[in-house]
Amino acid sequence: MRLKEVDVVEDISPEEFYQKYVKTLTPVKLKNYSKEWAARTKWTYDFLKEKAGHHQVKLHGAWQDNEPTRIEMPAVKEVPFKDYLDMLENDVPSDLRIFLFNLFKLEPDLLEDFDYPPIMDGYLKDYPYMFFGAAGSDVRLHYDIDLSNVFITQFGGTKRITLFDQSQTKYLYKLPFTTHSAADIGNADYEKFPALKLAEGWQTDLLPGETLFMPSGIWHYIQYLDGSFSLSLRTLNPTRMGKLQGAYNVFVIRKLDEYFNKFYKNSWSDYKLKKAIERTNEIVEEREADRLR
Ligand SMILES: O=C(O)CCC(=O)C(=O)O
Ligand SMILES: [Fe+2]
Repeated sequence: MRLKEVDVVEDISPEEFYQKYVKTLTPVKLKNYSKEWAARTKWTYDFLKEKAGHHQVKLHGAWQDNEPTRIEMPAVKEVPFKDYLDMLENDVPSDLRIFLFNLFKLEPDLLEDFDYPPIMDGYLKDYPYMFFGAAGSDVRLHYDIDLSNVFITQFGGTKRITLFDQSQTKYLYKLPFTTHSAADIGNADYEKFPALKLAEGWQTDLLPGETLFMPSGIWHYIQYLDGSFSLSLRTLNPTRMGKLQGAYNVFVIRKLDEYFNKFYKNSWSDYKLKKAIERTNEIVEEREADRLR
């Protein structure tokens, strides 16, 4: 894998941001996206424990322990939010995560602590999601099925994020009927997944207060170096084609995958994994053949 650093900007006009990053589907780190937010200093572990610590939350374990072609992750336990936040704050190593958490449904006051910076239009304001992860946990390589753009703002610790654009899909062992890779790139098995070596992307360590812009369709793999959490705000894909493709993925492709999972069970999983490996390795073999020709 060849990974370069992500651009970093302090302030940028919506026009320049659109031309340089949205249109070209290029990730960028924004230093000042959350500058005006009360959340930036207010959302400490102590504050969250005080405010929301009494809620029961469902925790999810290592994705590697799940069947490799299964995308839904069953919860492994339910605990008071306070206990989980204690783990994160103390960097207790664990696989436990909470994802796509709409904490604002439980504690609507928290919505007052941030706004939707006007760097872009089309925010999906009904879906401000939070993601929490313990030190050492990771999020498998995927791109977001609805093809929205994501502004992910970091709190409490550091996350290492590895990104690839869609031109690299051919090297990434995409499981058919999903937007996920079959490979664990944090612990890459190059014997089984040799094409990964050819992939070119970006890597960045996201620190508290920083925001990463992840453009529509970008592949992301996330490692929680410490216990930490993020707020992710989304905007709709600006093109009509993108919106249609996103809706098609959510309402057709995902449904088909769920249906085949139920109906064919393991043979569907086996088929997907086999296809992912065959399709991607073919590319490596073709390249090798070209080289020898
Ligand atoms: O930070 C995480 O845990 C996952 C974030 C993610 O995948 C997203 O915002 O799309
Ligand atoms: Fe994602």
